[in-house]
Amino acid sequence: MQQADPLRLLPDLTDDLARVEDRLHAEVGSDLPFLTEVAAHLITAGGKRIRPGFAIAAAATAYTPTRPVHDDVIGGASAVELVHLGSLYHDDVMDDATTRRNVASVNAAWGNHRAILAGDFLLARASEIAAGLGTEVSQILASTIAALCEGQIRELQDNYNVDRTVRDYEASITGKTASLLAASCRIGALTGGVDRAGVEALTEFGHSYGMAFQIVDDILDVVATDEQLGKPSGNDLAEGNYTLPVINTMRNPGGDKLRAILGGPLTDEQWARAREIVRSDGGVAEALETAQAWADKAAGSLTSLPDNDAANALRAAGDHLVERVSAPII
Ligand code: GRG
Repeated sequence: MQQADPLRLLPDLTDDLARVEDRLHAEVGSDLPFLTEVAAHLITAGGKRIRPGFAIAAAATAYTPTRPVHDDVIGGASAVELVHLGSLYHDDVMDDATTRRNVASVNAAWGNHRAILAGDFLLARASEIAAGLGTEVSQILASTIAALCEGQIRELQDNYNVDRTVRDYEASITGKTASLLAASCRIGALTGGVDRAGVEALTEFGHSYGMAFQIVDDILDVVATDEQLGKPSGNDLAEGNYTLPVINTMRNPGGDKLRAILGGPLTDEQWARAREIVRSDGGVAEALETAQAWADKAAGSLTSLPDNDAANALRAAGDHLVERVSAPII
């Protein structure tokens, strides 16, 4: 029940992803070896590389058959992964996380101050790359970083809010997740020379896929075990981040018993009880339907794109994402 890895749908792009790896390591070089080590920590640890994968795939929709993408696409793909990494460094400080990508989180290994500064360093390197790719790419990257912060602030403002609405939730995940997936596709398409209509279609795709991606992530937090996730599950409930399955459950008939438990920090018993209610109510299945609707919208955004490997892989990516989470639930 791991999240879908859309990159395995794009086997011809593995060489381009290897170029991204080299570029990421080159970009985190600093005159301070310690900073290089801290900044490289999560790059070395792995990750699915969904954002650079989508940037490359977006560019490759212009090619039939697939061929290596231009260096500017590799730069754009590296920049979006660096922004993602910077956001993870900061997110782990905020959550006081102990692990990330199956290794010690940066804050756990080196402390909050160094984690924040190394995260800033990654954002700075991403900005340097973007500046070399022109004003439009720079502007997209800057406004995406702002959107990530806004999405995260919205989430914080709704902490422990049992009246959080689906609209509030969607506004938050638009900023904290969908904005970067949309930017990844947009920057990949722009640097790859995709025509304007294609750029808009791919941006729309990235947004919709990003919405489905975060909803699936939030469903997994409720239904998966620690082993399946590779990190503690049920964290959102414990932290007062009431995500779509929880909001749905509170709105459904019988939601009052969940509301009565939530609204503040939980004891272990309350946490287990709340999780059980969310799992057994229809809120999870309803959230899954919403994820599927976003996945359908994502695929629908690409109808005008050519019938080639990259475009077809992107069209299939949303369904693949939802299928992987559906199996253990239904
Ligand atoms: C400094 C840019 C910046 C942002 C500050 C902390 C913050 C504001 C935003 C947090 C955004 C965040 C962590 C959103 C969650 C997105 C998400 C689902 C992350 C997991 O992505 P995966 O599954 O992870 O692609 P891997 O490890 O595979 O890359």
